Amino acid sequence: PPIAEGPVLAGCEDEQIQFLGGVQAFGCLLVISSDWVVQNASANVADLLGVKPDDLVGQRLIDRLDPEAMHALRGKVQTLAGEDDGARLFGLDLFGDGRRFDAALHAVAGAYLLEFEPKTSRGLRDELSLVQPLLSRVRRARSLEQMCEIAARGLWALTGFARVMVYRFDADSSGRVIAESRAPHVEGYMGLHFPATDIPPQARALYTRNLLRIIPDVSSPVSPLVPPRDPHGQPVDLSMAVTRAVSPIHLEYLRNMEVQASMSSSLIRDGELWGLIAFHHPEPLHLDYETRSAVELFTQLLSYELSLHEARLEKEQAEAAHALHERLIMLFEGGADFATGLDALATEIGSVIDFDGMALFSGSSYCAEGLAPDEAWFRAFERHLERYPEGKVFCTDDLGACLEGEEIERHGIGGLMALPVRGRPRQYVMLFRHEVARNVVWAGNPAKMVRDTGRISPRKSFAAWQQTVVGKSAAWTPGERRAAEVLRVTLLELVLRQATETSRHGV
Ligand code: BLA
Repeated sequence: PPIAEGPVLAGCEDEQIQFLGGVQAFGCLLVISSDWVVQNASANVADLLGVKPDDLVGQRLIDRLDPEAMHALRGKVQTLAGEDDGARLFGLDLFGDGRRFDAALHAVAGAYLLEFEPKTSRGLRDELSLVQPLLSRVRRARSLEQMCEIAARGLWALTGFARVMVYRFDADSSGRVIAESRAPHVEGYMGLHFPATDIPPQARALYTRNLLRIIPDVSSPVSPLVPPRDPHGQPVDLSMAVTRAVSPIHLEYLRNMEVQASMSSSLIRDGELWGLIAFHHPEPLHLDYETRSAVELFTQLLSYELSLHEARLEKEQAEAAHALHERLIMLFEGGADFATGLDALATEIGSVIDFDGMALFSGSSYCAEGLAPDEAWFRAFERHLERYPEGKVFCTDDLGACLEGEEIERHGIGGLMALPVRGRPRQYVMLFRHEVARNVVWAGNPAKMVRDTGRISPRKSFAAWQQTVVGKSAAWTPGERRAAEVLRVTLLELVLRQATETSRHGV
C-alpha cells in the first residue's frame, strides 16, 4: 500500500528525550543540591505552591517544607544507593497545611530530583490489594496469550483507561498488540503491527530503566525548569523523572490516534524490553502515583511470570525435539522413504517447528505439500544453498533480501529452512513460511480510523510496517533453530541407515 509522503521520519532516534528540560502539568519538580538547596524549579510551582520559581531557587528546602515531611525525605535519601534508584512517599503533608502529596526522589549527578503531585486518590479502594488476586489469575492461565489477556482485562478494570493493550516487541523491534481490553466506543488495535520507529531506540532504552510513564493530558502545557540548566551549565538529566515532559513528536502521534491520555509500563525479560502495557484514553485521565505504582509492581510481577512461562516453553520445546528424534527413528527405520511418508514426516516436524509448507528434494525427485514452490523454483534457488556450508541448516526469515536482484518469484513465501540431510548428491528437507505481510489485515475500518492528515498516525505506521515486512516471515525462534539442527542429524542418520540397508541387500 502506498504511504503518504510527509517529512522524512528519520532522525527519531536523535531526539534527546531525557534533556527536554520541562515537566508536565500534573506535578512539580525541584532539583535539590546535596545540601538541600533548590537549584532548579519547574515553572508550575507557581500554580501548586503559589511561589514564583525564581523565589525558590537558591533557597534551603527546610525553610519551605514541613519539618516532618523534611525528615521523611532525608530518611528516604539514605536509601538511594544505585544510579537509577528512586524512593516514593505517598500522602505526604509536604507543607504542613493538610494538603497531601505523592512524592518521588531520585539521585542525579550529585543532586536530587524531588517531584510531587497532589494526591488525587479516587478514595476507597486499596489498589495494591488487587494486584495479588490478578496475579493469581494470570498464573492459572494456560498460554502466554491468555496470561496477557487476563492482565489487560484486570488493568482495564483497575485503571479506568478505555483501551489497555499488551504490546510485544519482535526481534527487529517492531511490535504487535497481542492482547487488548477496551471500552466499546474506542477503536480496537488487537493484532496490529507497528514499526520499530514508533518507539525509537533511545525511548526503548530509557524504558528499561524507568518502568512507567504517564501523559495525563497530551494538550496540557509544559512547565520549563527555571533556570533551564544546572549550576555547571548542563541540561538536567530527567531520565528517571516521573513528571518528565515527553517528546512533542510522540504527542502528535497520540493526537493522531485520538488519544488524550496515555500511560505505558515496561515488560522486561533478562534486562531487555520484551514489551509494554499501553494504556489509552480519549479524554484526559490522571492516575495517582500510588495507583501507578501498583500498576508498575503488577507489571514487574507479570514480567516475571512471562519469563517463567517462556523458559518453560523453551524447555518443553527442547524435550519435544528430543522426542521427535525417537519417533522419527521408529517411523522410518523400517526403511520407508521420506517421499512416501511425507505426510507423517510433516506432522511430526510440525509438532516442534511451525511451518506452512514442506518439500523434499532428493537429487532425482522432488515432492512438496502445503505452501511450497515447484521443482523449477527449487532448482533456481539451489544455488544459494550450494554456497552455504554443507553440514548446516540454512535458515532465513527474509527471503526477499536473499533473492534481491534476482528473477526468482517468492510465491508468498517469506522464510525458509533447508536441512541438508545428505552430501552428494545433495538432499534437502525444506520448510517454508508465509510472508507476514500477507497474513495480517488492518483490523479497524481504515476510513473511520483517524484523521489521516498528520504526518504520523497508527494508520501510516501500519502501512509503513507492512512495507518493511514485504518478503519476510515471522522469525524462526532460537528453539526452532536448535530443533532443526537436531532434526537434521536425525534425518541424516536415517538416510545413512537406508543407504546401508540398500547396499547390504544389494539393490
Ligand atoms: C514513545 N511510542 C512511545 C511510547 C509508546 C509509543 C507506547 C511510550 C510513551 C507512552 O506511554 O505513550 C508507541 N503506543 C505506541 C504504539 C502503540 C501505542 C506502537 O499504543 C500501539 C498500540 N514515534 C513515531 C515516530 C517517532 C516517534 C515516527 O511514530 C519519531 C520521529 C517517537 N515515540 C517517539 C518518541 C517517544 C515515543 C521520541 C518517547 C516519548 C518520551 O518518552 O519522551
